[in-house]
Amino acid sequence: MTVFDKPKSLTDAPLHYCPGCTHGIIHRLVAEAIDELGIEGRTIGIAPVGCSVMAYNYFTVDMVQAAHGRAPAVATGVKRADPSKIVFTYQGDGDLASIGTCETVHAAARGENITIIFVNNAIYGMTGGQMAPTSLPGQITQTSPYGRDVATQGYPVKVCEMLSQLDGAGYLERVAVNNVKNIKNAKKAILKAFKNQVEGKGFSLIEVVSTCPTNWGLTPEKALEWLNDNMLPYYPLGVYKDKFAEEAAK
Ligand SMILES: Cc1ncc(C[n+]2csc(CCOP(=O)(O)OP(=O)(O)O)c2C)c(N)n1
Ligand code: SF4
Repeated sequence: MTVFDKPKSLTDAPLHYCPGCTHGIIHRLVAEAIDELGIEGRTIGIAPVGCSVMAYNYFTVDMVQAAHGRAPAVATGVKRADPSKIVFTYQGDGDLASIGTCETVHAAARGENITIIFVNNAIYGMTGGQMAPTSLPGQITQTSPYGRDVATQGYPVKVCEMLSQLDGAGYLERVAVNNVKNIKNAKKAILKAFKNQVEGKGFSLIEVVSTCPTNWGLTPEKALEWLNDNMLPYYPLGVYKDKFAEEAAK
């Protein structure tokens, strides 16, 4: 009996992520969802700019590389050109919530039938640990060496809470990948976000609270603790909107 295997939708390429980085777990969950829905042959992923820029090396589906922040706009174009395809974006918080805020907000407002996997690690990973829109108040980063000062640098952007105000947004859930229980919940949410699209329901975004041990300056183990103790109180897990379930209940 097979108890553990690589999902079919992941290639054999070794992941380039740092030890303890949870991008790899999230890749696996996305691949498992694609496998379980049997959509590998008709899925198109949109890769971001950020540490997951090379996501196109890891999924056995067609991938398009978008410019920094533009993935939801590219996904919109791909999906509208061929609505039979299942289109997802995979984006970090610098990509999605800073340079790509406009594309994200308007794709949600339009209710595009796409799936967004939003990886929130509270920092710019790829470029060396600068402050992100999601960096926590007081968080030390390369560009906030004394800690993020909200008086001058503002407050973090809470993406699920913000998008939940838009009528076009369908399903928004925040999950985390810091322990087995949370990983199982994350899996369910990601699967549902893809299933919504397969069923033609509309816009789904899953925010995955993730680690960046390298730029947080922590060991992989301590990074998981830091996520739990600092990020989760600021970014509570849960469903922020499920318009599709509400509609079905009517
Ligand atoms: C138009 C443009 N502006 C800036 C950059 C530089 N840049 C590359 S990745 C990145 C931030 C990545 O952070 P995030 O999206 O949070 O992903 P992570 O690396 O943490 O996974 C930035 C600012 C770029 N490549 N293109
Ligand atoms: S820099 Fe951070 S986000 Fe990027 S691969 Fe390393 S640990 Fe992961």
